[in-house]
Amino acid sequence: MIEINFDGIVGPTHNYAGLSFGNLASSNNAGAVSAPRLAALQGVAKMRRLMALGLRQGIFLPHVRPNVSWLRTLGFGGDDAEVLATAWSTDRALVANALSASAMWTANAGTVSPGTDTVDGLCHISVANLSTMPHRAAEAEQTERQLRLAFADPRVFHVHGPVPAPFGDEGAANFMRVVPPSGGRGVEIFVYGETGGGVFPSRQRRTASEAVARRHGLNPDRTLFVQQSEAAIAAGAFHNDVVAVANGHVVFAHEHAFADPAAFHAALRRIVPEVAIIEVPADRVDLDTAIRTYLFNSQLVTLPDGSMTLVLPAEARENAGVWTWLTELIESGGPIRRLEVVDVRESMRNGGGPACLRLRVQIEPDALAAIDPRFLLDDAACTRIEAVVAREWPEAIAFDDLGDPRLWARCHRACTALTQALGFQPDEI
Ligand code: SUG
Repeated sequence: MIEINFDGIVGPTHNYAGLSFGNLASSNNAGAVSAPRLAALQGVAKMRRLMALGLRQGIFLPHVRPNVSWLRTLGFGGDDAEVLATAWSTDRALVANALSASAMWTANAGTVSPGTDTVDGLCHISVANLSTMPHRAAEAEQTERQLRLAFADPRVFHVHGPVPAPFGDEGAANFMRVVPPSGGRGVEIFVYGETGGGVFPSRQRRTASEAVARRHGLNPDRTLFVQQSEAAIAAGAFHNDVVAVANGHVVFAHEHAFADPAAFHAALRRIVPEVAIIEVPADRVDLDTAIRTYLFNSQLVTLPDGSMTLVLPAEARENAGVWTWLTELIESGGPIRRLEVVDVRESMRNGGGPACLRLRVQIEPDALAAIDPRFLLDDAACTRIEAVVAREWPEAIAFDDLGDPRLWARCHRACTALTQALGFQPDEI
């Protein structure tokens, strides 16, 4: 099996509107001035870095923004400019929702079960409904269109639409997969929240996870449903991937990530006895620090030589306690051999680290040809993206700019330019 990381290209409307209650970075940076051009270039630089490590990389396109059709469903009429202007004068938050670039965080695009784990041998993908937050719920439609385009070959893929609201499903951000060192079938782990301790909403419901597992035809003996700890959600871990990540036979998690870690570890060990669980104790890195630095929102990847590397955000490098712990981890001679630090600060300020920006898809190497090649990245495509971003993406967006008709027109044009540069027809996306 090979793994491809599909990163969301950061859209031209990237801004800090503070839309995600429970996501501390989003709330704390509300009203700050964003840098969309820099944000998109940081994203491409991360992709280039992973490709330089020998990994395969894919992309998803920014969703078309402003999302005028969404505002029309809320009763605003007239031509597009009129819809936006009336919405802005009625309720600015609605326009902020319609301009969100949140589709960049493709760990929330869907949940992927590779063919090794499913009853029919197909790679199943369920679009996430993201029903908890209005700006994210609006993503499902365009996400589904892109997933159906990228993974259209029915001999390899089965794409499912979203689970119905109100069963909140936020995709692979609440999903981990553990595989024995010998490879083969995986254990699929769905992490859900019961409550956020009365502080914040819990965005992934168990009902939704169970539906996804059923639809994907997973073997119940190799599927676990694990509750996220209330303390983690209350501390700002609005998705499990803020406090845990897995790759191969390794689970890397905070001590307080799960409601009952001992039961989870025991259940996992029964299925994969060789699993390596690396738990970071709270007395070395407390939950607040873990969430602030996004230590766990790293990409844990297997390099072509079989060794594992942790791709961390720069914020984790800058915290002495976190870095000391990581240095000891590398020196301990365990399965994680290397640390790579990437700068995705613009995304981080909205609560999206390196792992949020990518959706992992695992397939047999000969199935690579089944993916629409326009979604696969090489150096030339990176250069094309960078050129469009440098030319079309705004340099800065302040909250009040969200009401500026020139920004609406510019961002719409920028989305179209990128779509064309990557070989898509406007009506395909
Ligand atoms: O859903 N932030 C996203 C961040 C998603 C991170 N993804 C994972 N953890 N996998 C969210 O909360 C902020 C948008 C704003 O405030 O304008 C936002 O949507």
